[in-house]
Parts: sequence; C-alpha cells; structure tokens
Amino acid sequence: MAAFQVRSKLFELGLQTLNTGVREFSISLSCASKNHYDVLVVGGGTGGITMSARLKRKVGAGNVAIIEPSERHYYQPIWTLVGAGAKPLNKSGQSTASVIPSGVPWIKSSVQEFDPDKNLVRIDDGKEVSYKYLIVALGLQLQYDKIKGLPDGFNDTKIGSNYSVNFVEKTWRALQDFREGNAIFTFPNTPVKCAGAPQKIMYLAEHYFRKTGKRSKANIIYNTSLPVIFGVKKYADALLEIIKARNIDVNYRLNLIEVRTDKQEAVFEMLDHPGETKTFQYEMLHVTPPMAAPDVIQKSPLADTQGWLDVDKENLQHKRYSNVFGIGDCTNLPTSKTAAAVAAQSAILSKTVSLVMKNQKPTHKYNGYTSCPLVTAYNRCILAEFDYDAQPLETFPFDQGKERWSMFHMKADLMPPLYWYALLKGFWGGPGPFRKLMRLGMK
Ligand code: FAD
Ligand code: UQ1
Repeated sequence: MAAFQVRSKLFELGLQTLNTGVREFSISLSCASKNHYDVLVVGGGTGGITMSARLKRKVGAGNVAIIEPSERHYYQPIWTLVGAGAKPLNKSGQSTASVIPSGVPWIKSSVQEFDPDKNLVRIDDGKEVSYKYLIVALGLQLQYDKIKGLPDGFNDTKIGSNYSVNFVEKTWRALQDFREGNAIFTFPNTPVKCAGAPQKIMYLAEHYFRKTGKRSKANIIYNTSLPVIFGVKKYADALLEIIKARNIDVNYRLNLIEVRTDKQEAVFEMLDHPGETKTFQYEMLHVTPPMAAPDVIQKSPLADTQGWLDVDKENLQHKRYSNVFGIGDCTNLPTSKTAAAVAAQSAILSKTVSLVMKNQKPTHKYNGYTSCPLVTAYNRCILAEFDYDAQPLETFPFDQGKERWSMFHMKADLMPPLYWYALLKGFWGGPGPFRKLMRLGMK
C-alpha cells in the first residue's frame, strides 16, 4: 500500500514536471511568435488572474494571454496581519508562473501604451500586442513620493506601511520598538484600496500595546482626510463605539504631507483650513499612501476625467470602446476597491464578455458588492459587506456589525485558501448565492 502511494506520488510529480515543462515551452513559444490574441488580459493581480481563469474556460487557453511584469503574485489582504506580526510575509506570495492558468501564455512585460482605436497595446520593448477583446486589470499605483520625506523616510524604524510588500514588515518592527509617545495612523486624501485597512492596523496596535503592557504609555491617534470614520453608517457607529471604549483619538480632515525623520515629526494639512498645517510628534507612524490610477491608464483614451478606467457600473464594459472591459482597483466603479469586490465583479464580467462575444447586449448587473473585514483585535473582526448605495449586504444570518471571533478566523484562516484555490481559479464569484441560501425565510 505504502509502495503504491509512493509510486503514485512519483507519477503525480512526473506529470507535474511534464505539465510545467509544456507550459514553460508554450509561454516562450507564444512570446516569441504570437502577437494577437482573442482575449488579452493586462495585469496579473487578483482581477487579471481571476478573469484569465474564467475566460480560458470560454475560449481555450491558447486564445487568452496575460501581460504582467512581476515574478510574484501577492495576497495583499493578509498584509494587515503581517504588519501586526500575526502572519509571516513569505506566505503571502506565490510565483506568478504558478497562478497563471496552465496553457495561458504569460507575456512578462509592462503595458506602456493603450491604442484602443487600433485594438492593440504597446509593451516594454515597443512590441505591439493586438486583441479582439481586452480586459484591463492593472490595479492602482501607490504614491509614497507625494509625501515629502518619503519613501526615504522608511529607513527610520519608527515608520511602516502595510500597503507595500517593501514596508509592511517595518510596521511590525515599529510596533515592537514602541516605547512611549504617539502612535499615529493616517488615511490619505485620495481613493484607496481596502478603505478599512488604514484603521485595522490601529486596532491591532492598540491590542498589541495592551498585551505587552505598553498601553498606558501610548497615545493612539487616527488622522484621516475623510469627514467620517467609515462610509457605511452601520459599521461607522460600531467603530466609533470601539474607538471610544479604547480611548483612541480621531482627527478628521487631516492629510499627511510631510515626514521629518530627524525630528520624528509628521506634518498634516488641514483640509478644511486651506494653507494651515498641524504637526505631530510620533513614536510610531503607519502611513497609508496617496493612491491613483496607473499612469498608463491616466494618459490613455480609456481614462475618465480623474484618470480611472471608465467603465459602465453595471456591466463593466468600457463606456466608449465596446471590446474593452475593466475589473478591480483600476476602474471608476463607485464602490470600495477590494478583492471581495473583484470576486463579485468577475462573475458579472464573464457573463458580459460572453454575451458581447455573441453580439448580444450584456444583461447581468453588478450591484457594487464589496466587503471589508474590519479586524478590531488579534481575535476579533467586524465583517462589513455593502453595495453601491452604502447599504449593508450581509452574508451571515447574524448581526455582522458586532465584533466576532468567528469573523476573525474567517479573515485570517479561511480567506487565504478561498483566494488561492477558488477566486484565482475562477470559481468564486462572491458570496451572493450563499447569502440567499443563508437568509432563506428571513427578512
Ligand atoms: P492588483 O491585485 O493590485 O493587481 C494589479 C496587477 O497589475 C499587478 O500584478 C501589477 O504588477 C500589474 N500591473 C501594474 N501596471 C502594469 C502594467 N503597466 N502592465 C502590466 N501589468 C501591470 N481586499 C479584500 O477583499 N479584503 C481585505 O481584507 C483586503 N485587505 C487589504 C489590505 C491591504 C493592506 C491591502 C494593500 C489591500 C487589501 N485588499 C483587501 C484589497 C485587495 O488586495 C485589492 O483590492 C485587490 O488585490 C485588487 O485587485 P486588482 O487586480 O485590481 O489589482
Ligand atoms: C471575499 O470574497 C474576498 O475575496 C476572496 C475577500 O478577499 C480576501 C474578503 O476579504 C471577503 C470578506 C470576501 C467575502 C466572502 C465571504 C465569505 C463573506
């Protein structure tokens, strides 16, 4: 029996090697020779990999290609816990080669220019890749350099940022090194991905200081550009109660513009008092950087006036180029930018693309579903889920506005496998069907 198991494992490994070999061959072959694809996916992050898996099933592997420059694909949502020292960074990434659906050619390059009137994109070496249908999934750009003193300031061990693979471990260092003074957490004056993440790390820090006996020496301060703590009233009310109970200071309409590491000072502009600033001394600083659409979209005819990919909010088709579609953080969909939103969008977008391919009108409608697991301690989480109207759209048959142990474990232990083995494989379109099932017979 044991010998049989060993033999079958060896056989499996052999097949895997063979598969990898064939795949690598097909990648290099296609890179070298082919420059036209029925479906071209640009960006191999959450949305790009998910859509290529779904579209491969529709049109066949050889007819879909992905353009993506990075060697590694990251599960960014876990960085909240990496920054708090609760998960290791190395488990958050896998090689890009391993997440690209088998047989789908990987063009390892960056898109430098969109030319949608000619149905093509230009990549690093000036080469043109043309398409019949284009899926844009380029995510967004982090703009640390818009804050004076950054990114160099990250050399100071008191500053961290969960938003970047390069700086997330610095958050954990700063937490551990904290002795006495202000622990400051910021929210910028731009759209961001996962709008809850800038404050999740603050609740974790507060809990960490309590666990390590440093709480009485810490002033915890949340300086946000927004006029509210969170955009959905139900969850905002719950968060404000936690903030009060944990003695956290919140300052609204403050935007970080400068970091002076030599004096440990953070300078904020007062958005409601133009020209005025407020300076805070910090012992620890967590920076959420300004964010924007990638430059390559901003300078293209695909952008809206703010630079985001201009798509229809219901069917995700580009508003002017009917063979172009968008998903995820790079779009101007008026909802919170999350992987959960990408999941729900992917189910709609694959139906939209199928119908457009058959010259039919898209019929399925995205309702703006998004979700933000608001981690409020090392063992507690409020699972926010809502739609375009900022109305709660909850999956579970209990009040998700309460901090729960179960929701923490869902975030920390169930979401990563759901991401790697269901979403990226094109089998997870969000919890919509489960919501209906769980709420059967309820209001
Ligand atoms: P990305 O996954 O960022 O992918 C964009 C891809 O495009 C990248 O691979 C990039 O290399 C590539 N690219 C960029 N420019 C080019 C170019 N010119 N040419 C070719 N390729 C290019 N979401 C949740 O649902 N729940 C959470 O709890 C959560 N927490 C988060 C916590 C943190 C700290 C962070 C940072 C994010 C969190 N998110 C969360 C958000 C989630 O990770 C993103 O919304 C999601 O990854 C967006 O997917 P995307 O495909 O739009 O962009
Ligand atoms: C989700 O679908 C998703 O994408 C895989 C996330 O990103 C990691 C999430 O954080 C959440 C909360 C969801 C929604 C899933 C359920 C089961 C409510």
